[in-house]
Formats: sequence, structure tokens, C-alpha cells
Amino acid sequence: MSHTSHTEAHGAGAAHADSHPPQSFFHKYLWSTDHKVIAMQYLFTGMAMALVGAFMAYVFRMQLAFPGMSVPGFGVVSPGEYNAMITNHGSIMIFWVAMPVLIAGFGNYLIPLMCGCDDMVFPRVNRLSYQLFFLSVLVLIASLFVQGGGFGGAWTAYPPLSSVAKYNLTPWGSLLWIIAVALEFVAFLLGGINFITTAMNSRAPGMKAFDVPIVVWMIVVASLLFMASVGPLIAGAVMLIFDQTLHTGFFDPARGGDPVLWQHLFWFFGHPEVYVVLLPAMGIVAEIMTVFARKKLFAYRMVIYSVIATGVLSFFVWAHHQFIAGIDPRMANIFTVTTLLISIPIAELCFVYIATLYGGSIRLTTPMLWALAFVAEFLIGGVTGIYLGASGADIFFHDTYFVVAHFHYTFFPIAIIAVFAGITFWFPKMFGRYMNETWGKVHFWGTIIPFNLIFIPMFLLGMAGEHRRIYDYTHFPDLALPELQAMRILATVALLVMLAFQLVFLVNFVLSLMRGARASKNPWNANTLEWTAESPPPHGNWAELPNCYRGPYEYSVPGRELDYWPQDEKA
Ligand code: HEM
Ligand SMILES: [Cu+2]
Repeated sequence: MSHTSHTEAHGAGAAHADSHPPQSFFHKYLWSTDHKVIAMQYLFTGMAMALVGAFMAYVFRMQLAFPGMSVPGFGVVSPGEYNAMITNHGSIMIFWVAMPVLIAGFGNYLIPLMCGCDDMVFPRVNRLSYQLFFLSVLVLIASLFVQGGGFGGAWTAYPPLSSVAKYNLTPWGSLLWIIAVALEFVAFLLGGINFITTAMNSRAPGMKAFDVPIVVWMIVVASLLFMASVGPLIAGAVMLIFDQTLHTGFFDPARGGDPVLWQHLFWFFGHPEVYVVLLPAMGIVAEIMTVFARKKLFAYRMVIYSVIATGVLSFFVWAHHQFIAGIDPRMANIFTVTTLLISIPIAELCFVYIATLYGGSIRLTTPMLWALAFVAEFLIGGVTGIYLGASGADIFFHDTYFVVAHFHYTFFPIAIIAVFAGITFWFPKMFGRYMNETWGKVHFWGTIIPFNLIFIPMFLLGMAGEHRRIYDYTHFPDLALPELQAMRILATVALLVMLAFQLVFLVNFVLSLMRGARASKNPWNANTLEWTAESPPPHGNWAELPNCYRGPYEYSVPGRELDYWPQDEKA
């Protein structure tokens, strides 16, 4: 992007302000093309869906700890309902929480503000993206209430269970579930177009590629990964819909189809998808760490190269999900090697973060606590993945609670910890007020401690041989041992405690919105461009768009009086 096209596109300050006249309520909040409003729509929809997903976790964890008991607020859980809860919990947390909040929510909010432009390149495509996403939410919710109930074939939807009504007993639930997922994919394809083009073409004059904040890089790479991986799965989804409704046999061996084909299509998308949500989370954490350690990000360029390398490698590991699906054992060897390889750049990123902290003047604010916790907890998820990536060990671990614990130690830091980090960090910018720090810290500890108490027992249960997706362990005497049941009860009680502490966040959030202390433009003394706009930024972001003179992480520069150096400050 060149200097001139930026000024041509946006004109001088005065002309710029004219293109953003005052708007009616309908156009301002419901039919808006403003990237910040769309970001909020995604953020709040995602947070509402997190409550739905958490409620489901509550219901099935109660069933696991106290089988057959009537769950307060739900009732007795039938086996079909149990499966539907597990399936939709997983689907919601990934497709309707992690994706909308991390990529669409933070991506929409941050990319134009951090790049110093007034909006996305294609604002109406952006609006369409949210509208389709909202439609997908409605379809998914509807799928839970149709005849036969919600789909129960797991978020991975393996056929023939997912494709044949005679097996899954949820013909409508299965169909609506797959339609909802497909709609959601279209929404994110549309969103990704904007993230990539805006970061490439609308940067402030003077902002070179290596002056772009790391979180923007991460969201752009994540969007590219999503675009490159989702195509085969969309084709697969259409084939699955045909199998369900037109009785084709793409995935049915009885009719010459192959159920493992679906597994390949699904995981060719499914594994890169992990990085699609991981990268924005790591970007958020990096921004927060540099600000609260007052340090330059360690090895900024190396981080970008590693992230791109990780992205490329992530297309060559998918069959580690299929070690015992009957693939050729020689293939398993290859996928073990690629899987262990991909842990190298990810481990490197964790070391980069620790090196960024080293020697910094660290301030343990609430967002910083979340950022530090992200690295600590995610490491546990990463390290346990090495065991699962080794095909021999996975023969034992596959489909046990060890896997459930492993992926929650990756997804919970991503979808919950990094999101809380981001919300508490950008709250003053988004809403012009501070959140309460004390209650922020109470909420932090009230979430982190129970989180570990929920999932550490699951590692132990998995190692004891407990398989997942079992509705009632009392039917399996060797899994119903009292010591194993005690761990299940511990996990469930810890979940209840963790959920109770989320009320602290909700109350803090709402009260701070209404009467938190007013925040200035740049409350954390940070460098990146969003902190030069008003808090909250008006429609159009700046009266006069900023220029960029340096990279984003010039903290504690020797010889400078201030320990930060905003990107827009003339040298
Ligand atoms: C709020 C705390 C949470 C608890 C207590 C919890 C608990 C569980 C449990 C017990 C299972 C079922 C294991 C089985 O029987 O197969 C499960 C499945 C799953 N969870 Fe969570 N979870 C939580 C949050 C999350 C988050 C934040 C994410 C992702 C962002 C997530 C993603 C998943 C996925 C993908 C599955 C697999 C679903 C399937 O097998 O189809 N969970 N969760
Ligand atoms: Cu994978």
C-alpha cells in the first residue's frame, strides 16, 4: 500500500468527517456498517452463546457426577439429550464463541483502529457477514427444539452416524446443525476478505508491513488459514446434506462410499482451525504483555515467520486424529513426525513471550494476569498434545478423557482466558470507562483455580481408561469405581464454582459500562494507533487519520524520557 492511495481514499480531515454523518438508531446499531458496531455485535452474540455452551456443560457434568439425578434448571437428562448437549456444547464453543469473539469481534474492532483507517475496505460485506452469522445462530438454536431433538453425533459429525437418520434418530437436528455450520462458514469467509484486504490496503501512511501490530498479523494469517482449509469441508458438508436428504452414499460403505473420507475432509479443516483460533489469542496476549512489561516484543520478525511456518505446517498434521481409524500405519509415522514438528514453532512462541517478560517492569493488572495465565495454561495443553501426537501412545489415549483434558487446556486459554485478557485490556477504549480492578482480580482467581480443578482430574480419569461420550458410567463397573467417581464429582463441583464466579464478571462489566471511572485516550500508555483515537472512538474513528512513524513496540527506549513512544508521534 502506498502513501498516495491512502490519502486519496480518505481525503483530508474535513472531507472525511462529512462522509460519516449522524445516523438513526436503526442504522447506528442494527443495520450498521461501522466496524466497531459489527465488532460489538459479534462480541455480544459470542458471549451470549458462551452462556448457552456453559449451561450445556453444567447439565452434562451434573449427569456425569450424579447420574440419573434431576438437574436443577433442566430436569432428568435422557441419553439422547446428553449426546445433543455434548455435541452442541463443543460446536457452540468453537464455531459460535471462539470464532466470532476472537476473529470477528477483535478482528473487526482492532484492524481498522490499529492500522489507522476509518473502516473496513468493504463495510457492507462486513454487515452481511454478521447477518449470516446471526442467521446461523438462529438455525442452530432451532435445531435443538425440532422433533427428535438436537444433533448428537459429536462436533466432528462422523458418518454414518451423522448421515443416516436410522442411526442418529435426529433427522431434523442433524440437517439443521450442518446447515448452521455451513452458514457460519460463509459468514467467516466474508469477514476474512475484509480483514486481509484492510490490513493490506488501508494502513496509515508510513506503516510498513513490519510496523503492523502482531495481533493484526495473527488475525490476517488466521483468516488465510481458514480460507485455505474450509473449502474441502464445505464440499464435505454439501455431500453430507445429500447423504441425509437425497440418500446418496458418499460416506456410506454399503453404497460404495467411505466414512473415512469425511474424516479426512473434516480434519483437513479441523486441525488448521485450531490455529485459526489460537493465533488471534496469541496476538492479544502479545499486545498485553509488551504494554505491561514495558518491553519491546522479543524477536518480532521471528514471531511473524514462525506464525507463517506454523500455518503452513498445520495443513500436514490432520491425520493425527485418525491414527486408529484404519489408516495405513506408515502414514501414522509420517503424521507423528509432522505433529511433533509443529510443536517447535509453538513452543518457540511461548519462549518468545517469556523472553519479552524477562527484565521488564511488570505491572500485574487484570489483563496482564490473564495474559500470563494464558501462557501457563496453554503450555499444559501443548505438552500433553505431544503424547497424543505420538501414534503409539494415542492408541491408548484416543477418545479418552485425557483427550478432553488436553483440548480444553488449549481451547479454554484461547476462547476464555485470552478473551478475558482482551476485553479487560480494550474495555477503556471500547466503552470509554475503566473496569474495576479488584473485582477483575477476584474474577480472575475465581476462574483460574476452578478451571484447573475441572480438567486435571480428567487427565487422571483418561489415564485410568475412562472413555469419553459415555452417558452413565455406572453401566461400566470398572469405570464406576468410587475413586474415579470422586474425581468426576470434583470436576463438576469445580465447574459450579467457576460458573458462579462468572457472575462477578457480568456484574463488573455492566456496572463499569454504566459508571466506571472515565478513561482517557491512552490509559495504559501504549504505542499502537487505536490508543490515539477518542475513547470510545467516534464513527469514522479519527477526525484526521493518523500517520505512522515507527514500529508498535518501542517501550523503554534508552535515552527517551517517556517509557513509550506512540506510533503516530513525529520523530
Ligand atoms: C466451561 C467449562 C467447560 C467444561 C466444564 C467443559 C466440559 C466438557 C466435557 C465434559 C466434554 C465432553 C467430553 C465427552 O464426554 O466426550 C466437553 C466436550 C467438548 N468441549 Fe468442553 N467444557 C468447557 C468449556 C469448553 C470450551 C471453552 C471449549 C472450546 C472453546 C470447549 C470445547 C469442547 C469440545 C470441542 C468438545 C467436544 C465435543 C464433542 O465431542 O463433540 N469446551 N466439554
Ligand atoms: Cu489436530
